[in-house]
Amino acid sequence: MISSADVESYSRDGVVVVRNAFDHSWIEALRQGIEDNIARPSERGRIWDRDAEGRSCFYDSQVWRQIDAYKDFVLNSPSAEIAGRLMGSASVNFFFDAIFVRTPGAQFRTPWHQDEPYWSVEGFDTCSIWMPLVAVEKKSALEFVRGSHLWTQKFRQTNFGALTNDPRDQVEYRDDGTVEFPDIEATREQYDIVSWEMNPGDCVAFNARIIHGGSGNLSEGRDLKVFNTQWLGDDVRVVFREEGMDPDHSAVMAEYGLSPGDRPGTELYPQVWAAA
Ligand SMILES: O=C(O)CCC(=O)C(=O)O
Repeated sequence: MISSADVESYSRDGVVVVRNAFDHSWIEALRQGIEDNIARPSERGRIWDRDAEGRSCFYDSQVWRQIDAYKDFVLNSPSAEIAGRLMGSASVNFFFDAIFVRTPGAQFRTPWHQDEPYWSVEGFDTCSIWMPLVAVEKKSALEFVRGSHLWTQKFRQTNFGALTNDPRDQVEYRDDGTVEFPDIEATREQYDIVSWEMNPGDCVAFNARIIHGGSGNLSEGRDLKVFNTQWLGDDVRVVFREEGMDPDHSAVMAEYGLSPGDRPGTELYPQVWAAA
């Protein structure tokens, strides 16, 4: 399913689209899982955005141990192998699931950001698999600044807490040698931005250091349901950040005996795939 050209693109660009990676049965099961999830959000579930017309973006994460369809997908779908082969890692641990559901016509776009600075882990060998469960137009799909996973500057990220006003989301980047985040949206022509029209079964796989954002901007009557899984490869280790983490795994990691510098493991972050 993963060609050597895919591996090369992933390493060079930090992102690759994989077509027809998942059978329809996975899509159906996850669609049902998302309905169950919206009906019974976890304590981390929240509305990220709601506009004057009531169109909204729902978000939840780390729900895989509560929803059977999610758990089955995490443990038994081709995702872990896709991530492992793209990263060229000897083994792959699951990190967490994230669910983004936009109602028809929602315009809200996720601000440009990188993922790794928010996470309770660090390392180069990461892979997020962003998987729409409905057809998505190119203008509504997640966008990426190609190759930005290799940039060496440490950027001050958006505080997503300012969007949600939720105390759990606050990540306060200080002026501590980090570089101001570029205004990608205002100067789009200066960047090599890529996105793809996608169908259910397709996914984009991306490195947690790549600058990405967007999705949303939906045409009238079009909704967007995304199941996103994050995978950790060989060089990733636990880290707790003074500026905060989102989603913050530090308490639960400590509860399971994980300390900074450890390889993520335990039943929370199971190893799902290993190279033969
Ligand atoms: O789907 C979205 O709007 C955001 C996805 C994203 O930024 C992420 O998973 O890191």
